[in-house]
Parts: sequence; C-alpha cells; structure tokens
Amino acid sequence: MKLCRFSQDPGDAKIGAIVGSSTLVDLTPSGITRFEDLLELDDPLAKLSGLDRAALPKLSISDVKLLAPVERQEVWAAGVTYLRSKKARMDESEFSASAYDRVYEAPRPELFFKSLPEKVAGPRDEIGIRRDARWSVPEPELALVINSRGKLVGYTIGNDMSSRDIEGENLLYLPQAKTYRNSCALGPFLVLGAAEAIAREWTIRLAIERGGQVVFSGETSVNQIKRSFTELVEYLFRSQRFPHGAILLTGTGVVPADTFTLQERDWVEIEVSGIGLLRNQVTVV
Ligand code: DO4
Ligand code: MG
Repeated sequence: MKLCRFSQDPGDAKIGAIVGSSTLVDLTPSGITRFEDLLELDDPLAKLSGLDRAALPKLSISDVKLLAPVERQEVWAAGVTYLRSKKARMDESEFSASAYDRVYEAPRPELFFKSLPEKVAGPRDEIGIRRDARWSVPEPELALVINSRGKLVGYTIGNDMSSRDIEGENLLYLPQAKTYRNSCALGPFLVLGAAEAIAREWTIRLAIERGGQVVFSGETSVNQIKRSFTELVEYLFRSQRFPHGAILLTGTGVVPADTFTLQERDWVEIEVSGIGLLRNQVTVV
C-alpha cells in the first residue's frame, strides 16, 4: 500500500492513498490527517482496508503538490553499509581510510543525524550543493520509516546529498559534509506493509541529467546492504527516544566516478523499484 503527503493549497498538508499510477484517494474525510495517525497503530493496513474508499475524494496526482513524506520525525542515516561505499570512501581519504574499513566490519554501525523534518526537500523541490564544496554527489538510499516504538512500518526513498571533498579532508567535518541547506530529500511515497525480505528484492537506480543528457547512471540492489534493518533500527533506538518516530536512510551503494561532481541545474532521479521515483533539481546553497 502506497501513501503520500500532498497539498492542494499553499500551507496545507493532507494524506492520500495511491491508486494505480496517477490517482490518489484523499484520506482527510476519514479522519486520517497525518501519517502519525496511522504509523502508531498496531495494524495500519487493517485501518486502511476498513475504509470505504468509494466515499472518499479521488484526485489526479498531477493536480496536487507531493510533499516529503515526513511530519515530525528526525531523519538519521546509516553509513558504510555497502561495500561500494566503503571502497569509495577509503579511496577519497587516506587520512580516514581505516575508520571506514573498521566501521564496515564492526558490530556497531555508523549512524549520523541528517535532518530536521522541516528542512527535508520533497519531490521536485530543489536539492543543494554547498558553495564551498568542490566535489558533491547524491546518495540514493532506501529510507526506513520507524514508529515511536521502534517498529519498522514503511519505506520511502532518500537522497543523502554529500560533499565528498569536505568529508574526505577530515572525518570530523562529516556534519558539514552531510547536513546543510537542502541536503536531504525524501519521497515521493511511503510504502506500508512490506517485509524486509521483500524490500531486499528491490533495486535502487540513480540517473543524473545535465542539459537533457544522462551524465551518470548506476544501480544497486537493496540486498547488498550488509546489515539487517532490524540491526540498524535497534542501534538507532539504543539509549535514544523518538516520540514522533524516525526516518533512517540505509546507506548508498551507487557512487559516481571520482571525476564526477554535481553542477547547478542538474536533475537527480532516484528510483526504487518497490516505491517510485524521486526527482529533484540541484541548486548551489
Ligand atoms: O561515512 C560517511 C557517510 C557514509 C554514507 O553516507 C553512506 O555510506 O551512505
Ligand atoms: Mg549516505
């Protein structure tokens, strides 16, 4: 079951259920006005299947603005969960190479804070590259949607925009390389009710367009993630509380060649086979 957050008028935010490829059912008249109304339930799917959908308004997706599928959740990210990410980062930084090598093998995963919910870019919003960075890349990632009790309830697509030169210069600069204006995008849909085994069959595809040409494309499989989702969520919730739930990006397995950097006005397209397609244009921030 796919859900979305959308607005019809500036400032409003509603919840919709996706039907087919181009329609959504507005859940507002049923009393579901926030994802939190559903995600905290023991069985959100049962609640949704009990609705009389025929009585609810149907809208064309192209007539609304899709919003990032996040409300009050903090957004966190896991790192170095794919072999490809470990290798790229060891190559980019002699100085910190052993840190990446060790964290890939260690029992404790790398987890870092990525974004406050109100700073997240949604579908078609701009994503940022820092004006003081020379080497900027998107990181296409599966994002786990977790409720306040630490239960994995859904998935969306995440873009963990990163400044590789800043991270590579010194690992202590990681927060600056990872968290700046428009450095996190999420969307377009929240997929409920898929077990980890199903999500592990999905593929993640990244394409970058410049002036109408694809200048980079690559893909990976969710199953290449070294750690289980349960393990990542369990570490995130250790000695930590998320009263509104959390979103956890699961790391990147697609890394453009070292000669590639994003430029202003590039389009970044991330497709996860079980979820949909997240498209954003790059701006310098
Ligand atoms: O270690 C730095 C960040 C790693 C990361 O964001 C990733 O592997 O996706
Ligand atoms: Mg990442």
